[in-house]
Amino acid sequence: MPSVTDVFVEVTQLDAVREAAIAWLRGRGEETAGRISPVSETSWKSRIFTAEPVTGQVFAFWEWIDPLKGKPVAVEGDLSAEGMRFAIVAARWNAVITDRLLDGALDALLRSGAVRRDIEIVRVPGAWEVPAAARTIAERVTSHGGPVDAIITLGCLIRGETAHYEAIYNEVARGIGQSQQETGIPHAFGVLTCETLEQALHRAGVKAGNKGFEAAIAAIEMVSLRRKLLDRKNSEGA
Ligand code: DLZ
Repeated sequence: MPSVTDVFVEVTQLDAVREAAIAWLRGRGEETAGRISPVSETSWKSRIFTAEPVTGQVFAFWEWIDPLKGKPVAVEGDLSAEGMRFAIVAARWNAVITDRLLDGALDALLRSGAVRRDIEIVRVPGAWEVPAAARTIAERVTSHGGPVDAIITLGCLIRGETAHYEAIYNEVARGIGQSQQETGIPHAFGVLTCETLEQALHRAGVKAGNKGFEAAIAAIEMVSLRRKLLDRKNSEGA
């Protein structure tokens, strides 16, 4: 391979590209010897050849050998909710907000392949009650013989209107997190903490996305990831 290469071109089907380069030169009645190099392997998990269509202008064509293209292997959840069962726990306090979060969560689940009969909606008075309801659902065995696959928690705390805002928020977050950690069931966190009602509206679909939708997508991903991780564990143990 010539030591000076002007341009690197990433391709798929490297051998076919090389054949095409040879055919192109021959079609112009030109010699290919010394102008199209053999294919060789690089030290960066790829194969490469060079072509010099015009004297002094060298192009290197290369393709990955590694199908992951050098990226580290990561296990990730998918975004299909087909066959998954969910519970949504939504606070009624600040219902103008939480109803929108609920709409967003349902929209995400249904558009991702979940079916309506596999989504249970539970309403509680306020954010304070969300962790206890989530915990009961996480520990409950359903008619399907197991707990739901994930729980989506929705609520809205507004600093200016909520006495002991920090204390309530901390306890709600802690309770939801604890339920998730102690039961292993993914709990998506869709409890808004806002300075004003206007900010809450923005996060409930007006300007800054819908956090209920986002929480539902996170729940789907975590169910999928959990299944993959448990499958791995089981197959490694077998
Ligand atoms: C009492 C209260 C207050 C002041 N503010 C909120 C709020 O901003 N968001 C919310 O979801 N709930 C609020 N609550 C109600 C409490 O969460 C709880 O429902 C009641 O204290 C009854 O336990």
